[in-house]
Amino acid sequence: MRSVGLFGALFFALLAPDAFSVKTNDFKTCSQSGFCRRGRALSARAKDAASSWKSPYSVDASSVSISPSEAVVTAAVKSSLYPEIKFELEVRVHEDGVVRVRMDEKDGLRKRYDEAASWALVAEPVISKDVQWTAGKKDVRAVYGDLSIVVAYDPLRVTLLRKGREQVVLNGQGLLHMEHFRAKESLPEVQADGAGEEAQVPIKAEKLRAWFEGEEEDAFWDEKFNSWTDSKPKGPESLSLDITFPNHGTVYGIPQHATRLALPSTTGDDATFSDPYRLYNADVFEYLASSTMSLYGSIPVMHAHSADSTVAIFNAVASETWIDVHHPTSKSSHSHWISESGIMDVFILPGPTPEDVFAQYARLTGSTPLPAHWSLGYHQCRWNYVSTDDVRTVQKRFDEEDMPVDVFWLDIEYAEEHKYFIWEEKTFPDPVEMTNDVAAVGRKMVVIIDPHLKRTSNYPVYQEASDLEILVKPKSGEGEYEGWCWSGSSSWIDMFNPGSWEWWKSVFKFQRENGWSWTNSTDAVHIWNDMNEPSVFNGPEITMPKDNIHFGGWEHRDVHNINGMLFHNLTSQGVAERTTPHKRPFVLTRSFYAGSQRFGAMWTGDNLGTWDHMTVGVQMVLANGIAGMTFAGSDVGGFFGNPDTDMLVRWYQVGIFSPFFRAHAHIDTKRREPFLLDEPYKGMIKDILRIRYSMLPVWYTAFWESSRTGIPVLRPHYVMFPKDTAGFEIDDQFFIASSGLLVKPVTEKDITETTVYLAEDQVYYNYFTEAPSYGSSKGKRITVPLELSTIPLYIRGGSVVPTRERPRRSSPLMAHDPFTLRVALDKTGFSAKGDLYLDDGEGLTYQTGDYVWRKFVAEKNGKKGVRLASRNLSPAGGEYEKSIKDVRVEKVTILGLANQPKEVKVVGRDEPLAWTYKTVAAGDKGKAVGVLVIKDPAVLITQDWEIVIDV
Ligand code: MIG
Repeated sequence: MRSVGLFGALFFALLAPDAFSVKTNDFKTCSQSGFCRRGRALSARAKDAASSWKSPYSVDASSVSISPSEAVVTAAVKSSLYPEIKFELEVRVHEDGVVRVRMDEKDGLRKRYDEAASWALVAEPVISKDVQWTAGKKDVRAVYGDLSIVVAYDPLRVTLLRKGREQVVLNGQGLLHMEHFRAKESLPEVQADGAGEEAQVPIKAEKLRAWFEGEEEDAFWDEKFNSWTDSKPKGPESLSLDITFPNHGTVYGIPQHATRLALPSTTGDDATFSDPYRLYNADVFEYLASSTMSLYGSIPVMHAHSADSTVAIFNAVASETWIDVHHPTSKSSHSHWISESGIMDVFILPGPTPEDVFAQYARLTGSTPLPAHWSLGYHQCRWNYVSTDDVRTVQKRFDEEDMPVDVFWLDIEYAEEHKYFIWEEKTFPDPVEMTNDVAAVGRKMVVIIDPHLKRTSNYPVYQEASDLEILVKPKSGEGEYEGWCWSGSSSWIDMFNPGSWEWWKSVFKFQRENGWSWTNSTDAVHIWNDMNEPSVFNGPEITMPKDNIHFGGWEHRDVHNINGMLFHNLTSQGVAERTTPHKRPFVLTRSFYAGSQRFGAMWTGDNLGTWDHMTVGVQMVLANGIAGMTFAGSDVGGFFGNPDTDMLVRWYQVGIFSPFFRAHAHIDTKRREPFLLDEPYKGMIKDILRIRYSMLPVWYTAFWESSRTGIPVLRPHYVMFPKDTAGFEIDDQFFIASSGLLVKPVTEKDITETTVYLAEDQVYYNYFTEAPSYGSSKGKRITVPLELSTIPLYIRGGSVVPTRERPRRSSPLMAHDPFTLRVALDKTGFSAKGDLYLDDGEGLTYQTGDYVWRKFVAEKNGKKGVRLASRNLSPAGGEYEKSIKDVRVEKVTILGLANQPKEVKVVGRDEPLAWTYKTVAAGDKGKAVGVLVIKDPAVLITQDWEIVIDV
């Protein structure tokens, strides 16, 4: 604790847990949040009223206006509760069939926050010029392809249909309610006994209001929680909206929560949880392994799935949001979204396949760009490596044990008084030399940069921000908001202020023209953004007061869930642009929003060293992935606690199959770097690390694929087999992109067997033993006996898996290593295919074609033989391609070759190749397979070639 400082020590003393327990009292339940209470009360009244419930919102048919040049329709909307309040609806159909539905109050007393989508979107979506809206008496509709979008007038209801079947319905349950702005004292008076038409209206409206909104004004103007009061100067402005998915029985998404991938219900008879899923970015201490509570990031994206189609919605709202989920039947799903502020801005993604949904979402918010290759290696972190010598020793120990690692991380204690960027001189006197020592074998460092700036004039970063007046303001709108965090009294940069952007990016430069420069850093140092929810130790729910003021006068309440993304965004731009030419940045974030995938990786925060957390970590990574945030991982080992060796081994086995693979530990834990373990555990973890490294070609190719398609790197079952109803709930096994690799992590203590679900009539080969197992078109579970070292990893028949099998100390040292190809023939015994993508690993020239992309294809040759070809998919002649022109394939294994070959040859060469052939018995029941190993075929990775196997 030496370097934690007095404040840190106190903080730990206060939080020191007797047992693992989330401090639930620090966070609101729905019943402690005024607008959530109102939203749930509304849905309760609707439920009581049953079929007599009718939404008070309707479209004024005479106002419907269709754009002559684009697929845009606008209309005036009214609520019979408040006839004098105007709303405007706009519905657009994008070129790719996505529908965007926006509604706002018009000419209101104030303006609702309407910029959430603009932060999330990668570009302004292109509106269709072909799709035509047609206005009728009861609705206005557009029909295109299989799809139609219907806006019904009374009540207002928006329905997307495919082939006449309802897919997505907005306000189908009548829970739409946009609380209009009002002055505190001046609700229109009710004329109780007035005569004539004019007086009738308010009476009717008043009754309706009570019927729809309830009798009382619940927490309209201020709200207390624990010791805090939220002043709510704008009064009530919440938005309630029901989104139903008829004909879709399973919903996924809305990360981040520690829950199953297929979202359990929160209301109704089938409810698993009592509170709605909450999206309000929060630093939750020792979070629960199964809960709807908020966590660090929020992505308001929900997939709805059935064997017929997948659809999704992206509800672009940035304020605190609660979502009730309910499955009225096994074939339909209801969701009710209750947000504190903001306009309605909902994107309906029509699918119909999971791939389509991912493409549609990626066109809206972007995909994860290809990461630096080294960032897919192993990351060694802990709170804290306490000195430059500590880092050197850790590196030395890895090297002595021949354990690969790419990155050493420094947590907050490297920084003097938690003034990020500023090295603590006593312990880190030679940071550049330390970084160079690490970089000597191609390794990198990552250091933490948190968003709280210590309020002291001897901290240049704070002082510059203060001078520029770009810090978040308190509710008065004047001066600097001051809160408490690691650095004591702190302020936060207001990244919503464009005036902060160039400045923050420039702080990462090694030499600036004006101001302080980070001269004692190098371009081998990358960045970790923590605490960007933002976490404020003395704030309500450990974050900023909602009435704080951001650029443009918006309250923190309006923008809260986007805050973390902006810090991540500008940090990654700063890291990319600090060198010329720019290099791929690596920035890890804890907080995120829709679109954060464009800026780097995320991790699931402070998990616990328990088996439950290991399990839910896998589910969370899958859920984040389907919502775009695919470069994801959980702290290997668990952040809190001291895992026993069995758990640690299992956790590394989970970690090597996470897109982001980092071990991390709390400052109070015992050191647990893998070299510290006894045998056999040390050897096991070394082998596990080596598996990750050997599979880096698979991971890199997977990221390349994801960057182009938006399909997550880890694919859950429903994404792979969308028609297999038996697999919709499966979230404990997954595929790595389209590589054909199927992983079933073991996250239970002391189990001696597990099962793997094979969804199709296909052969799967055990990656390690090569034994075949056979699936069935009805779905089949195979049993796998387990030892601690067993990793259930399978290659799907029909795949070619490229690896590099020479153990090295770091991934850059593998750049010229030869390849191994595992060709897993499909059930026909003749075909397989697979991709390999390579480039220089950290530059940007790949964007202009400087990469190597091969396709390997196995096909039938003659009656019984097989031919394996390497084909080119990349522009030829790039610099990178030249740099690896001597790199060979050193081994080809053909799994599932039915007969022993007569001869194996490279086409165009006289000398036959050396090979061995054996038979491997089935892992479960079923027939044995033949395995051919071709040793050193001496073919080049950058060239076209064909190997012919004559049988
Ligand atoms: O209040 O920087 O989730 O990974 O080690 C705790 C110290 C602050 C929380 C992060 C964790 C990190 C820790 N941080």
